[in-house]
Amino acid sequence: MEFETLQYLDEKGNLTEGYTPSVSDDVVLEAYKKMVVTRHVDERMLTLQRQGAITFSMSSLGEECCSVATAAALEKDDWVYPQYREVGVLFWRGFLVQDFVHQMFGDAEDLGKGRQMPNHFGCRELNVVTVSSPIATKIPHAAGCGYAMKLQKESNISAVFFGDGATSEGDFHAGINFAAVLEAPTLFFCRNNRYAISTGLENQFHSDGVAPKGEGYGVKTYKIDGNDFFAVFDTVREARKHCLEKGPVLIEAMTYRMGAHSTSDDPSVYRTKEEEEQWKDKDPLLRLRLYLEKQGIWSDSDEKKLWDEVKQEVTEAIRVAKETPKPELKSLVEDVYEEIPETLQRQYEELKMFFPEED
Ligand SMILES: Cc1ncc(C[n+]2csc(CCOP(=O)(O)OP(=O)(O)O)c2C)c(N)n1
Repeated sequence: MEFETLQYLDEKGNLTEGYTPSVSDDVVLEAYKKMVVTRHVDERMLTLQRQGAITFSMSSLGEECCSVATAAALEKDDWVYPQYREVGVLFWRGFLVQDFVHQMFGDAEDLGKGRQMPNHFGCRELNVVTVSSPIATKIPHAAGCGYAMKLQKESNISAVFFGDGATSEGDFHAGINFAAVLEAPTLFFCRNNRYAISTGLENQFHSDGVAPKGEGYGVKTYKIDGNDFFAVFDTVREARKHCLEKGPVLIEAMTYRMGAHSTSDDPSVYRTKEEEEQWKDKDPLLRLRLYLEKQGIWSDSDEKKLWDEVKQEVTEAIRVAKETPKPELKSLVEDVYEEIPETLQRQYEELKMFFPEED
């Protein structure tokens, strides 16, 4: 079974003949700005990790369109379950760069109180569930969330993001089958970025990617160019409608992980420079920028101004995070039980001996 890849925006920033965007230029421009924020924040976090200021970092370099265009097409109160390359969803929904940087530092102002690894963001107010490290665990959760909303006759959907590698986990199969059988309003969004750390697609599946698996479970399936804002936006809009009327949708968005898997990875040992070069022209930011320029609503000076503003905002956020204290030691044993159990209290007392400055 093979699928055509839907594309509306080519590498030169031209739209397919006869295609008219379903979305206003203002929305496209806003999405472009959020993609730039996402890219720059990621770049700065990689540098900070190399400087030893933070312990770890992952980026969505080259995949920003998947998260930002999807967020733009969803309703703001739809529930989102990210993997870890979807901070663009948060930025679209108004999350502050400062809050993201606090999370990366795991400091006292981090919404997660420093209990998670960097890049494990989430925000209850924005209906974005916190990332968890075990791959694919969020897929059944999202299916359950969708089904719960269906039972409660709500008019929202749940959307879960995952990589190509995640589809080899049992949780993917359990989650999508559950949603299919119960017609849960859940959008399964696979960022097929061609790698799961060092495992390339040829070692991941024997099928034509992920799309045939959706068909196999009886789920409406699309295969799209994930670096094309218009293909992602229109497909997610259509998928959202389908979710509410008929049940789940799987989108396989073809993209490329332009950076390393994480700061603990070195892709030069498993892929070539030539391959990386080939994907540079398909960069989703470049394509959208060319489009905006061709519409006459963006220029070199707008571009420079935007980057200057974003750089300043991120620099300031880093300065603040560097001056923010670590969470209190006591917070390690709080929030799980109404009263701290004796065993945890004992461990806390023991730990305190190593931090005499903490009371
Ligand atoms: C259950 C589980 N197995 C292995 C890992 C280690 N691990 C972290 S990320 C990753 C690759 C995931 O690849 P993919 O789903 O394609 O997403 P991508 O990183 O490419 O965005 C692996 C194997 C993990 N976190 N959880």
